[in-house]
Amino acid sequence: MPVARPETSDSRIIAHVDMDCFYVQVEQRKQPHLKGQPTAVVQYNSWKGGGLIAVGYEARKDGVKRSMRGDEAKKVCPQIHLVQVPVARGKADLTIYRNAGSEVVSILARKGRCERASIDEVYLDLTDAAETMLKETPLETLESIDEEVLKSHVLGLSLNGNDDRETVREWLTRRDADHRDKLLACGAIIVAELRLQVLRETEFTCSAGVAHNKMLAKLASGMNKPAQQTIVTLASVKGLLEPLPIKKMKQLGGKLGSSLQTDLGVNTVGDLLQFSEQKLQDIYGANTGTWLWNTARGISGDEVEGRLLPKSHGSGKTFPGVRALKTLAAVEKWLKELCEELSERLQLDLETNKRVAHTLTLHANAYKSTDTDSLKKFPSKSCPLRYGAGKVLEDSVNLFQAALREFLGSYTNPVDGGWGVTNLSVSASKIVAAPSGTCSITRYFHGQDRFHASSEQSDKKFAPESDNLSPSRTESHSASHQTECEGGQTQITSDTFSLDQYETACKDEAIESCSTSKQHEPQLRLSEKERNINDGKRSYEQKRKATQEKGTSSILRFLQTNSCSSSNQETKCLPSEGVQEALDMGSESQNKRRTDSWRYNAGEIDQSVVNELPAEIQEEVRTWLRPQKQANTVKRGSSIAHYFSPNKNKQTNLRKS
Ligand code: TTP
Repeated sequence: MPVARPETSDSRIIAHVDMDCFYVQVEQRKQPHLKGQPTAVVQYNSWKGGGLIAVGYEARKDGVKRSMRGDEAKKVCPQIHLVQVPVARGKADLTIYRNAGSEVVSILARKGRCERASIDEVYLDLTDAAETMLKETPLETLESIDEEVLKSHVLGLSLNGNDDRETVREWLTRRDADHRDKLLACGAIIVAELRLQVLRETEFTCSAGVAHNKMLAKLASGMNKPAQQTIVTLASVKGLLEPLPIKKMKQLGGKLGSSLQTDLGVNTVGDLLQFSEQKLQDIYGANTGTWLWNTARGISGDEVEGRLLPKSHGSGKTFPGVRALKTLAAVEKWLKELCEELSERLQLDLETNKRVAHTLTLHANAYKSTDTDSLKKFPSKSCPLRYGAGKVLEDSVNLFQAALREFLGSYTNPVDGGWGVTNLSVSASKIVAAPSGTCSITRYFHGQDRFHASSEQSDKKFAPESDNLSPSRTESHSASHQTECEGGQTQITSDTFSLDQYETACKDEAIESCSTSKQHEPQLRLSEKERNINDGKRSYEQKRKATQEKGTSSILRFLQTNSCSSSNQETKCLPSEGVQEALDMGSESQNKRRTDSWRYNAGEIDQSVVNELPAEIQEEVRTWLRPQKQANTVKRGSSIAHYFSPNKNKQTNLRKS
């Protein structure tokens, strides 16, 4: 649902930068002989020459379109070079494009707040940079202005066709210009310079829109492509928006846009101007009504989020026509590929950016063979994300089964036959910074020989993680897992995931760099099942007793004794975030793969145990313990703070008494 945010200021300078025919440029840089040649990138599926996903501008001149397949493109443009998307695990591997996008982002981020919006799009907030420039260099005093700036398209500026660059120069350097236009002029100079830097350092061209908000900047960036920039002055906004088809506006391509068309007869943004804010609120509610009213006037308060990294990671594949997956085994086989890829990227994100994801979501498109309800969508399902390819796979399979049951309207576990899956994807979202302190804790445990030496016994508690699906997964396990997934932490969406959406999601995925190493997979259990809390507490009591018996001479021993047996699914452990992550990452050095999670509870930690740690570790552990003193305002199971909360300890004590 769109959110109506009031414009914070109409003096902001926002740019939207969009790479030109991005995948083609990446391929042309890789194979320089393709530069200047008509080129397109085709999907992995080679049917009829493969579907085109990116078309170079030379090929576009010859009439090649993205909607074509390779064979058709060859007919239209016989000299076209078709380059296939790299393939890994039997599916498209977008790593080189993501990495190329990261190169560009790192350059664009030099001048202001930068938001990576997709694999090849970036928003920049250049307000501060523009204001500084204006203060330091009054525009009317500028002696030389780069050609790239003079090539800008200034919306609303009438050109006489004789010397457009001179007209633009005059506009840029007007002494009597409105302050906001002067800032826009500075924005145009900054963006042109950034685009030149991108070209010099990466060989890629890009186009840009410069405006007072994100919505207008985005609309403008695509208006003059390739390798050009467009400036939206305040005076030009009405003229820009009025003729635009309503369905082309962001967030209006779906049901809301259709409703405007059918219910209100609104086909262009101009049509929407006739409706008062009150009227739109009456029909669509206060928030959406205001958002529509604002949108029609080019008002948008959306801020550029300072984010250079992707919001989520996803891995998916389509199975069109006869390729549809019709058995659980086939689905599991592909989920294994997808989950491995997702896991590698999560692992890389953790190592490179120190970020952890919290939610795993499974999306699919499916049909029923005997379809009486062909429009029923395959539900998307989510659950807390557990790190490790095997765990991601296990959870994904369970999510798929839960979704398939719901899709088929069945209460029993689904069987083969009667259904087919045409699209499958897994994604990881709610990505946040890993808790601070993790690094030095990790370093500490890396150096702990005694941890290694004394771990023989406790290592037995860690069954080696299998990347294969467990054939012995029991009905009760599946069922209970689904209960969890359908509980408070599960989001069930009714979105069907189309090919386009998948591709957009792929575009939205982005990652800094890629490595294929997956030998050390930290087994982070970021949250756990409430249904296990009682068992966990019982288990905790036993472990605590054992610890007391042995004494509390080492936090390592303490924590080891709190590990749970993975062989017993019924006694799963309490959730444990910060320390568990630290420990799990610490265990990387052992090059051992562990399936189970550490169980950890602040209340269990004896001060004398903490005192045994080196000074810097003590400080970090105490930082973790501090939340015990805070009120329990955090949703159960959502954060480490919950497990440190006094209420929780109180409950434990009550239960004990
Ligand atoms: P776009 O920015 O939509 O297009 P483009 O960069 O190829 O061309 P333009 O100059 O018109 O902006 O997409 C960026 C890349 O994302 C594109 O090069 C290929 C990929 N992509 C897909 O894989 N599938 C899709 O459906 C679309 C639209 C893009």
